[in-house]
Order: sequence, then structure tokens, then C-alpha cells
Amino acid sequence: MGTIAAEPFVFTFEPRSLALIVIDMQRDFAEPGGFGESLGNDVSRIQAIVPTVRRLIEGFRARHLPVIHTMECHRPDLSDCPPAKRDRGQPRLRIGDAGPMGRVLIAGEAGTAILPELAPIAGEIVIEKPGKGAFYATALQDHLTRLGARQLVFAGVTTEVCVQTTMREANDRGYECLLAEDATESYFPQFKVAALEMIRAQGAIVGWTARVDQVLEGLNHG
Ligand code: C5J
Repeated sequence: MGTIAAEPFVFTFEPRSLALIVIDMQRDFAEPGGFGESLGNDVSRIQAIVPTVRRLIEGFRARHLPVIHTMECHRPDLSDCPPAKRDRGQPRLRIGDAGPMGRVLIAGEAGTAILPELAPIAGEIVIEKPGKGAFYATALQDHLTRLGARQLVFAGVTTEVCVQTTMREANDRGYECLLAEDATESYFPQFKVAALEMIRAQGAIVGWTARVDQVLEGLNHG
């Protein structure tokens, strides 16, 4: 058994049941010219966490613990993209439109790719997800079952959208979830603060939070 100093209380884990899920660290959310910026967001906030996310990933890899990556994206014919998602609002670029990094949030396009610094290595699972939550319309749960993973550490973007949605889905499925506070980010600082508080409120109603240093320290002694 290992322990991670976390909020609202210590997170106890069994190393064999641990996996890291890195949510949507894609060029389209982090780079100028991508989808995130087209929605009016400051993408430098996302770029700033890349070294910390990388440190967390490397910590899991060094201990031969599973690292799972997700990508929010759709099929080229948009058959898995509800019109209600594509047509909402007045963005400069819509899902499927041709942008500076290829068609926005379409599988296989340059902008949809995971940032090169955080790219999956051979053997790591990559989940292409059409929704905000990584369990919706994907094989994530099957992969976790095969791996024997019951305790999930989360990183990635954005904290209050795809990260929080996936943590809630995981919580409902019986997984214990911990969010790495400095390896997640939002375009809206106040939303990140609120999401962290919501997750760990009421005795970890959705899960735990801890800094990457605390997670790595826990892994060192797990
Ligand atoms: C958003 C995400 N924010 N990965 N996607 O649309 O959080």
C-alpha cells in the first residue's frame, strides 16, 4: 500500500491498481490558431502546465504504471458529433471546419494531435472520445478492467469541462479518483479553483486533489 498526501485527506492506494489518465492535452486546446483560441481563450494558460504534466507522466512511466491519453475528436464525416455541439454559439471555427492546423477536432488532423512533449509512447492507450467524458462512447472502461486499474490519477484540460466530467463518470463507476492540481488547467482561473473545491468537498464526493510533487512522493514509497 502507498499513500499520497492529498485533500481532503490522505489517498491510500495499491500500486497495482493505479493508472494515470491524461485528458485532452491536444494542440487544438493549447496552441495559438487552434480551436481553444478560436473560442476566445488564452491558450498560454494551458501551455504553462506542459512541463508539470510531463513530469507526472514520466513518474508513472518510470514505475511501469499505465498511462492513458485521451483526445477529444470526431470522425471525418462528423457522424459522432451531435449538431447541437457543432452548431452552438458563434465561434470563429466550428468542429470540422478547416483551420490553420487542419480540420478542427477531427481524428488524424494535425491540430487534434497530443502535444509533442506529451506524446504517447509505444504501448500506451489512446482514447479518442467524442464527448467531454472519456467513458462516453469509448472503450475506456474495458481497458481499465483489463489493466486491473481501480484508482485513477487525472491530469489535463480543461479542469471544469473534460477533466471534471470524466472524474464524475469514473466516480459513478466505482473508481477512486485523484486530480493532480498543478497538472490541470482551465482557460478560466476561477473555474479551476471552483472545480478543485467541488471535487474534494463533502469528504471527497468526487475525489481527491494533490500536487504533482505529492503524487510522485507517494509513488516513491508505494
Ligand atoms: C473543452 C476539454 N473544453 N477538453 N474540452 O471543450 O475540456
